[in-house]
Amino acid sequence: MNKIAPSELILNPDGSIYHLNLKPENVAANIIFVGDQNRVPKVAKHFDSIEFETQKREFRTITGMFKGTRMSVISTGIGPDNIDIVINELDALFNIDLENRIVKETHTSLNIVRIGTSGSLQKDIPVDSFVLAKYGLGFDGMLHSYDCEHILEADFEDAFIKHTSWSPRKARPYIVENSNSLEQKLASEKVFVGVTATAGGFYGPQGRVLRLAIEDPELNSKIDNFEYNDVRITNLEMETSAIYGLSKLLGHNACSMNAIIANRANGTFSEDPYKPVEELIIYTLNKLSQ
Ligand code: R1P
Repeated sequence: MNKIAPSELILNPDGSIYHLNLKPENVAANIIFVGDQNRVPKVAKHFDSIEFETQKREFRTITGMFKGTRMSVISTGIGPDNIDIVINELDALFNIDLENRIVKETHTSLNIVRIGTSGSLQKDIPVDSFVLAKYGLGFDGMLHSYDCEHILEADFEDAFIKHTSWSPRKARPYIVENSNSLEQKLASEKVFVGVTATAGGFYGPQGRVLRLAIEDPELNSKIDNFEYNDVRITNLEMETSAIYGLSKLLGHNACSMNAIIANRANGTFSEDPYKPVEELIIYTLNKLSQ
């Protein structure tokens, strides 16, 4: 078996993995992703006990027990590029023998749940509500660096490209379905379900205009009136498609939950954005432990 070179799989002097600063024993197979590093203790304060804590750059981790299940909560920072780092390094911690630098023969599958914030694209999905992503729709192009065609929803993508007259100068949008097992646990009548779109930026890539003109000013309204097999695009944020794509390629389960703090269709913003996030943390932890 080929050894993975030190330039490709980078370890810190203490043997922890380069960006996450974690050793295999520091992280659980049930993992909550949050964007904001300050959201990590807001999740971990619900744990019954804490065994480990570290931070490097924006990647903060706390591992502990929640109602009998060992869990880690990790901040990913902002964007699909960070998700590339976090998921590859987490996978390496479980599925690569770091000492010998070889892929392990037995595969460990992780359960990854994002608890994020997002903007709704639909007038009837109000601020302070919750959205579960049945699919991730990536505008960021990150996944195309991998051999990924076999996990993509090509017909769905083609319909979206046609509907929006997507510019060929931008990366082809990619669509990946969630892990049904986690959706079953996390869905309820309290939660809107649809497609979560993921952009590789916050302003222009999400149709926000401050001082720069954007390539397609109509894109957000084309997105919000698109439907495919009765599924519509519910919200826009910056991580879900990358989480779904890399998790599926690496054999992990993933599901993304977002608290809606802005409604892009009617221009409203939550009066207290921390409240729906706290509620979504409690909702998600309780559903996962049932
Ligand atoms: C942008 O402000 C950030 O907030 C959203 C976006 O996806 C992006 O990461 O999610 P988080 O609150 O989880 O970071």
